[in-house]
Amino acid sequence: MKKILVTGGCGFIGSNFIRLQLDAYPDVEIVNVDALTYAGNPENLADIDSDSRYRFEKGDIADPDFIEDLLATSNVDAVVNFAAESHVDRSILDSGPFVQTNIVGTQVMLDAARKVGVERYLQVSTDEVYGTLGKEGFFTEETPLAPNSPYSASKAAADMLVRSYFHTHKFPVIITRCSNNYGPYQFPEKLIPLFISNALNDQSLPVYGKGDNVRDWIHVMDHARGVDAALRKGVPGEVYNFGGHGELQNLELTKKLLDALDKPHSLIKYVEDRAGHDFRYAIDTAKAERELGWAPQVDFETGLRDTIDWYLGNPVWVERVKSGAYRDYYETQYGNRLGAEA
Ligand code: NAD
Ligand code: TDX
Repeated sequence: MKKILVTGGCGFIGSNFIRLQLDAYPDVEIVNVDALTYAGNPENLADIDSDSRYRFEKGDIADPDFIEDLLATSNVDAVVNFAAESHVDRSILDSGPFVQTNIVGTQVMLDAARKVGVERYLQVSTDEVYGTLGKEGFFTEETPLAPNSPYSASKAAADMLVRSYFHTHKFPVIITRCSNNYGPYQFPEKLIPLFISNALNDQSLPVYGKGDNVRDWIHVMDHARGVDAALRKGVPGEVYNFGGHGELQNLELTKKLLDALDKPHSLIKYVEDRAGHDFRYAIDTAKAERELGWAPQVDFETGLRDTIDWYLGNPVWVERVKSGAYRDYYETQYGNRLGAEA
């Protein structure tokens, strides 16, 4: 698999995935298509910009003319579709862009990739399509889809389209579903980078509800290695789940973060819960371990420390992504919850 079209490569996971490809495979070539929404930041790949194996194309995955033309002229072996609207809270405020990019965009990518006949089409999905767990149990690849947020509903709809192209058109698709990622280059709207950034500025950490919701945290490089393994070793038509064996209640995690930053627990502020807030996510990774030879390698304590160090070492990156439009979102999302402080 020599030439890969990656979508959403200027975002958090896509940029880490592209860096992994270029580091691990000397012969690989990457074409990165990204619309550069609020979450897309070319600075995430500034270090590889001059690598002759890398090419960036600005564009929208839901634009059929642009995508068809690009695929017809790029001669790629595989497509990896990371591009998405990815934040649950934004999908509660406005689901329109989620339907457009996550569903229509996936349909456009599938049709264009099928037209040129790529070897593999990999859809990057999420464990959130399975809905929520109670205190016990794990999601497996057999768990029925039961999405609860507009975000996860749009990702589940995309997964259904991808699945249908395998059954109807024998198109060689693979779907991966991963739990909550953390690590360098994550936009500070998601829990871990938002709370690191707020704590460093001595601002409140807005914990939704009682903070007893549980997420299974995985380091972004473990996810990137999983997508790579699925792309190269996965069987068409199959789904592979990835998780970090890193279950934590949000409140426990928040306290760990504050302790690591040497900041007081009094920065914790309990705010109005997220509407439809899924209680718990946890992944059974047996299939990926057995069939792809993949397992998460980064333990949470080490990964969190490295992530904190990365944010401490990159204050300019943080300030730049927090300027402009992100300020308006922060005010809309947290204005009522945190009052004047937001
Ligand atoms: P992100 O929000 O950081 O990045 C998304 C990228 O997609 C951005 O660069 C953005 O500019 C680009 N994009 C958005 N709409 C586009 C469009 N119409 N055309 C082209 N590019 C567009 O997201 P992320 O956290 O890196 O997530 C990447 C993928 O992984 C998503 O599909 C998400 O659903 C999935 N995922 C994320 C997590 C997580 O914890 N973050 C977990 C499991 C799965
Ligand atoms: O301010 C906050 N306060 C808070 O208590 C934020 C932003 C979040 N939370 C809670 C909600 C969740 O229980 O923290 C948990 C994690 O929240 P997010 O970082 O928003 O992630 P989540 O909603 O779990 O979804 C993430 O994991 C799956 C990604 O954003 C998705 O793209 C991915 O598919």
